[in-house]
Amino acid sequence: MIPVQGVKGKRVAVLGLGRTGLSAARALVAGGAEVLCWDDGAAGRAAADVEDLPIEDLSKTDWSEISLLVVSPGIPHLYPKPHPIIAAGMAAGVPVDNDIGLFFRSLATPEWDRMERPPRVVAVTGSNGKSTTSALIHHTLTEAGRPSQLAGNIGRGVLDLDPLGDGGIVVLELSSYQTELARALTPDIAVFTNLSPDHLDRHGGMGGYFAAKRRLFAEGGPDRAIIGVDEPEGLFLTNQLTEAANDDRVIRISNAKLSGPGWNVFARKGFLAEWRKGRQVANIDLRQIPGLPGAHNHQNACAAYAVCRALGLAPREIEAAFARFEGLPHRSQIVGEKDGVRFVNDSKATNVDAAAKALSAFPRIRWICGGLAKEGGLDGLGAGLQNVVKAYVIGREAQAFALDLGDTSYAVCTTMEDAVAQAAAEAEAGETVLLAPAAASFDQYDSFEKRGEDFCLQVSKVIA
Ligand code: UMA
Repeated sequence: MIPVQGVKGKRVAVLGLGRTGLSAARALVAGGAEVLCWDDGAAGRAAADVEDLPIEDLSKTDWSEISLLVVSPGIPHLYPKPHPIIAAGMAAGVPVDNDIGLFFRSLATPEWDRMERPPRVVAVTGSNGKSTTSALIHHTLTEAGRPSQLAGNIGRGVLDLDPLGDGGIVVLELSSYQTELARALTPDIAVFTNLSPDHLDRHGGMGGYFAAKRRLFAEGGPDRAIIGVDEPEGLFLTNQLTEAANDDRVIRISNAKLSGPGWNVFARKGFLAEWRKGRQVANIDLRQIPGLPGAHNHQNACAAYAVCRALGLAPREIEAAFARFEGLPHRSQIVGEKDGVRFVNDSKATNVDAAAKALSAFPRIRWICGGLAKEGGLDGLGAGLQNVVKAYVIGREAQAFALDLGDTSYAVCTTMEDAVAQAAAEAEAGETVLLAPAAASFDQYDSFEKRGEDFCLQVSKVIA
């Protein structure tokens, strides 16, 4: 745990008692704060009670006694409208922060001055690929014998990390919810994978969404920025952070060939290439790595490679570690095969862009899609849809979702059980049954993980 600094003797309110809230409350107590915890749900309050954390209904609290309000990422602080407790705290002039802000202001300790190699923090953001990129960086550093820890949006609260020792590295996956609110954001290396519409209701549109992610790169921020330049936003950000074309504080990454005198890492036709100062430094064949199928994963590999190079790893060391990367559950995860039909779980494809990337990774797809649709419908699916033999639509609004599929042949299945059974019965050798919903899971499941687990369960029945 990282005890929170600068809160000794202060009263700190904590709103939301899921993974973030509980870990923040423990770290605040360890830092000497008096915490007052609240969650709108009984389960959250019960979880805090088990740990003897004091519960107080913050809608009735006296804000004049409170120094800080710490909130969880899933609770809106601005759009679509601020949670009433956050609004009351702000109106009373109480600073609002989150666990990420507390982490950055509490990480460094006096011992750091005596270390040979100061600890480093790598932060990864972007719309898609940030979990795989973060996990791949952590995996590669670990294989190379570097002491690395992984946390953030990937599932471990940042304040649950162990304090960093000599040469220690923390790899953080950060969502836009987390970067928007944190009052301190000072990674040594920051990564921006890509940008496509997501969570627009929480950010008041695309501009607000980009602004939330950009905060990680505030002027005077990271020593090294690694930026996907395939969208205008990434290109703009690169331009803002560089003084000239050969300024290698920014490493550009792309799924197209990059040229120029700067530091570039790109993937083309399954090969990763690193160029620096106009010269090729390395070349890696990504095509046979089971944990990194498809062009979208090759972009993730470029970002992870760039981070590891910035941390001083050699190209061959990185290549060897990549070859042993098995991928993450619910992201292009091969979960079974029968009679030449592959079953792939990409439940994490919760938006259209992620689903489009999954669809372009495999030929001849039986596509399981649907759920809680995101703003903008299926417009962005693009060429990936050409690989779909037939769609099998799940979700409470499956019929309405299917209307957006245009000329693609489809069946309205509603449940995962029906979708997997029908897709498996109709699939032919060489085809892939792919769950890549292009929608959130909350109409039928608690999370994308639960949806992916259900897919795996149904697949295990049909391939048994
Ligand atoms: N709550 C309230 N009032 C509300 C809303 C929620 O009290 O109006 C309470 C709930 O009752 C619950 C708690 O808040 O007890 C949940 O808080 P939370 O939704 O912020 O979830 P955590 O368990 O703290 O998990 C969060 C991230 N969740 C979200 O951003 C929604 C996790 O990312 C992250 O792994 C974890 O912190 C540790 O950092 C998940 C996620 O879905 C994977 N992220 C989104 C995504 O990837 O698209 C951004």
